[in-house]
Amino acid sequence: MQIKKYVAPTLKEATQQMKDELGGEAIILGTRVIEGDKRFGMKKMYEITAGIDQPLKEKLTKEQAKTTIDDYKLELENLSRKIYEEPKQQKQEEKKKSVPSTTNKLEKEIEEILDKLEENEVSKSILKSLSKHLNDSANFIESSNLENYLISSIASMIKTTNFKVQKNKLTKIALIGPTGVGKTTCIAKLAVVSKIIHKLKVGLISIDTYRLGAIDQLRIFSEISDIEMAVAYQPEEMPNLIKKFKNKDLIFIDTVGRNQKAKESLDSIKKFLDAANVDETILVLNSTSSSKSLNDVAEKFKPLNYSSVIFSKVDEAVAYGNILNISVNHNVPVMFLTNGQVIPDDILSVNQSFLANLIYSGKLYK
Ligand SMILES: Nc1nc2c(ncn2[C@@H]2O[C@H](COP(=O)(O)OP(=O)(O)OP(=O)(O)O)[C@@H](O)[C@H]2O)c(=O)[nH]1
Ligand SMILES: [Mg+2]
Repeated sequence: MQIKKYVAPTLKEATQQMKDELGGEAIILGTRVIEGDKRFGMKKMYEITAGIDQPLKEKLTKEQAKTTIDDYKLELENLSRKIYEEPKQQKQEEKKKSVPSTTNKLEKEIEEILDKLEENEVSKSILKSLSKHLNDSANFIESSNLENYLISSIASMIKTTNFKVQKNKLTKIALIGPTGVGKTTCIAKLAVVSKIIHKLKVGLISIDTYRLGAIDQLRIFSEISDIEMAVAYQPEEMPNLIKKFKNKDLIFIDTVGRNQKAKESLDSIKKFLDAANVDETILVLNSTSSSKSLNDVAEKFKPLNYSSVIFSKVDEAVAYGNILNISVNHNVPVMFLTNGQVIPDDILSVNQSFLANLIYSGKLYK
């Protein structure tokens, strides 16, 4: 009788190997479970000892017997490799070839689109969170909708707000900000729009008695536009001036432009605004300023309790990332943009999608 052993991961496969080699007449002499080769992650293997009723051609010498055992080990190793290693490698290669190729393409496109935002001066921390958001949403994004997805992600990060004014209910609004950002010009635009378009009764109060010519600037405008104006030299005068305008719907308070680093000057403005009991304070920021100085201004003016921002001079800016940076970093909504010197035309009310497109495209269409 010729005896042979067959080893496979399943009993069925071992039986098949036996049949293939010895044919249907082979007799199973025994089966057992043996330990698999751990290097290939195999827990167990099945071994069949089978015999076929033929005389052994020759007795094995000791050397031949050793060779047979070595062959057997080698065979087991090859088999293990075939079953466990090769499919694993194959799978990894397939994965590299198919899935990541589209992912890599999208990743590259995400990188490119974020580079564009970086050029438009969006801050590193915001880019990082947008990148995470886009990569986390990779399942929903394709090249064709990536741009729209990014723009709506920006829109969801930025805050905007509207002018809240009611007829026959006095609302006092103050504009604050550094020197020369366009506070007085912006008040002139808003005052005319409120009077002519919204038919509101408007009054102006200037507390800018510091800069030479500041009062004249507002007085000339007040005369041309026929909008009543008053000047407060001391905070104590504010309540009386407000009383004087008690029949108005809207009072704009024009403040003196101050260097944000001069804390005492900011305290002095605060005294005027507190005395007037203002309803809303808006910080005007020059959109052409650097991110660093805008952040500093936004921080230093916080004691004046502004609740929204206006970005002025967007017509002069070459990138709009700071609108997003400031709104996100200081958790403050954007109310208007001003886009030129013409009163009252050059002012834009905004919504999230308008700003997101502006920040992404870097283009302002007049
Ligand atoms: N290009 C451009 N210029 C503007 C805009 N807004 C204001 N300006 C100009 O900026 C200059 C300063 O404007 P003001 O309104 O006097 O600025 P301010 O903040 O009141 O200045 P101070 O009262 O001195 O602090 C003026 O020449 C304005 O015409 C704008 O949106 N675009
Ligand atoms: Mg001014």
